[in-house]
Amino acid sequence: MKKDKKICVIGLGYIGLPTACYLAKAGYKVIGFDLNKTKISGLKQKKLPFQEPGLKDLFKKSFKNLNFSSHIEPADVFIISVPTPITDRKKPELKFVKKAAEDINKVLKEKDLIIVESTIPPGTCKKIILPILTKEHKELKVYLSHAPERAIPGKTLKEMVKNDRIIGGIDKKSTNLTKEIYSSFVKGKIHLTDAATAEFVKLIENTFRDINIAFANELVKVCNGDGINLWEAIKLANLHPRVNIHQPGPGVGGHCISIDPWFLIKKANENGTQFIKLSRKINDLMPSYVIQCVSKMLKGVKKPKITVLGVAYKANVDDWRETPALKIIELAKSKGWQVKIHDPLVKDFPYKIETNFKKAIDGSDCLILVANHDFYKKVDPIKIKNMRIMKIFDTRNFINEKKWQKADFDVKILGNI
Ligand code: SAJ
Repeated sequence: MKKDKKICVIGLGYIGLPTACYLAKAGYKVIGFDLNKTKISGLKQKKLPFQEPGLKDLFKKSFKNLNFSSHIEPADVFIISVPTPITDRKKPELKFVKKAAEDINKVLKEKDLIIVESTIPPGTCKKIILPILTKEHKELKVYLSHAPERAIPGKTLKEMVKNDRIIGGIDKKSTNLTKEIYSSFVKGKIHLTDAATAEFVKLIENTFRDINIAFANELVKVCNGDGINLWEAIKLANLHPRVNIHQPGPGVGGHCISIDPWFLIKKANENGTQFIKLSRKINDLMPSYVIQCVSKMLKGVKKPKITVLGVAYKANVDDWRETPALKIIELAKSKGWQVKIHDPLVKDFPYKIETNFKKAIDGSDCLILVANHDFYKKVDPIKIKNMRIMKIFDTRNFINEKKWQKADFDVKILGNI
């Protein structure tokens, strides 16, 4: 495929926008399409809709070949990079992917290539997307493949280039054409397969993580009260050449790992297996376990006041999608506790965030560290003088326990009690 071909990237989010930039930088004429008009007009004025290390610089370097539009336009290649969340009933929500396919259908021409980056259940390319694309013109020959993204927020740009990629087309030609496009910026190996297998690979990668985190979270309860240092135990167990236990924590957040396993659960249910679902449940129950632990710490305290430190779903990101912090806050409120929230990065959260740390902990009886932002490593506990009772519950084994104890804090660490 020559670089004079026009590529349209649909959905300019955490993956779509950097993908559009990389392809433009590689020399393709790229049009970024998003239904959000505010986002499009911002991008046209060179304003980025979110932060990601290195994106500003990449954006500048790609600008020459990059245009934005809130209307679908004809192109030779379409990359679908829209969200695939789950419904309230935990079913894959494919309406955004379907809408993207409907939009492409309006401008589709012979031999166009459509690449789906969004996470989708196995069989979606062939059984759902292809019929929508070719609706009313079934005779049209088009190419279609799945190229699931694998980059981790916070390191998206680096990982998009260096990670190996999986590409699976509905036929060989689709697979090979897609490989050509991604070879323009991917330095990792590109592995080729069929569409359904590629769809499955993405899901089992994230489900692997979820199940393994669930195992670590299960261990929290298994070792409770036995005087075991779980974090130390995991570190030691991982010295075994074939063991890789994940880290326990307050629960699993983010737009992928807490969602993707549900794409497999329906099929697993049909076959009578419960393993994946059980792991989801274990991880989803962690916020209430955290509250149980904090309740014990606050026994006898009248009208407890707590401060949640870090509401992002993980360290050093401003993303709070599916964050366990939200459940922790809601459970604490439902117990009648007064809750203050601090996060140095997150904005537009459903509850008020106090950005001033001193104010956030003022009069508090217990701090609950949920997101292990670097910011909290820099907090000097000796200087904390304005709490009512000096207690901290660390869900990440992140703070320096001895330092906080020296400052007269009652320190409890998830997994070590
Ligand atoms: N977490 C733990 N214990 C661990 C690891 C993570 O409790 O040992 C928690 C985190 O705190 C967070 C959640 O799990 O709440 C997920 O965090 P993460 O850093 O593991 O993953 P994401 O969601 O930020 O990014 C993932 C990545 N997938 C894998 O590592 C398999 C990324 O490569 C994917 O591209 C991305 O999801 C995606 O789009 O699917």
